[in-house]
Amino acid sequence: MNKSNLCKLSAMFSAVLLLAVAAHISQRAVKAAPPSGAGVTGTIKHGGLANVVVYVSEGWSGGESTATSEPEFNQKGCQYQPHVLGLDVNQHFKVVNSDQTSHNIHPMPAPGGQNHEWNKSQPPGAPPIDTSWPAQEVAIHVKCNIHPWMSGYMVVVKGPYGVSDDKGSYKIDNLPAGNYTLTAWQETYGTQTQKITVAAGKPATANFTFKAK
Ligand SMILES: [Cu+2]
Repeated sequence: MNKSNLCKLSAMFSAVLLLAVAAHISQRAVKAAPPSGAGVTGTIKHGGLANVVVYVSEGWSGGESTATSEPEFNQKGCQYQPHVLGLDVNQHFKVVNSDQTSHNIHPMPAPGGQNHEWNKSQPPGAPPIDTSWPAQEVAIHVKCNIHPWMSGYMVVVKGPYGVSDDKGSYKIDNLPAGNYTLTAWQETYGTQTQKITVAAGKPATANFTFKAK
């Protein structure tokens, strides 16, 4: 049985269980009652590798957080969308449940650091969880305590970053002229670094190639 069927099955099972409980309660109720919710662009080469986070690991002198958006980490079809979420230190994000089943999101930062492990249940229709990470960490593994196949990552960095799309393309906006070291992280292949020079008013290009292990 594939995962999405399992997901539907678990949603169905929850619904059936709920009905059974409701029926049971109503029966009891009946018995008991009386009768009356300027940057960098590049490509990750490996036949176009998605979900690679490229960030500035040396040379950045701006603020820790340059991101202005509040991205979503969605639980949809019993999978995390996006699979890898790039974030700045202290950048807020929302954990959303779009499924008709309950999820229990469980991010697992390395023990002993400033980022602390947590887990929270989100039943269908529950409000988004709005949160952020206080420290850089590449990367935080995320799992669901209800669906063991659900796996995702949060990559928390300082300064500008980009995440590759389905074609392997990424873009880092707002990187001023200067010399930098870029690091590209991928969940299976690890990290690669590259020095780049960004000239004023001219976007630089930095491609990375990950070889199969
Ligand atoms: Cu789940």
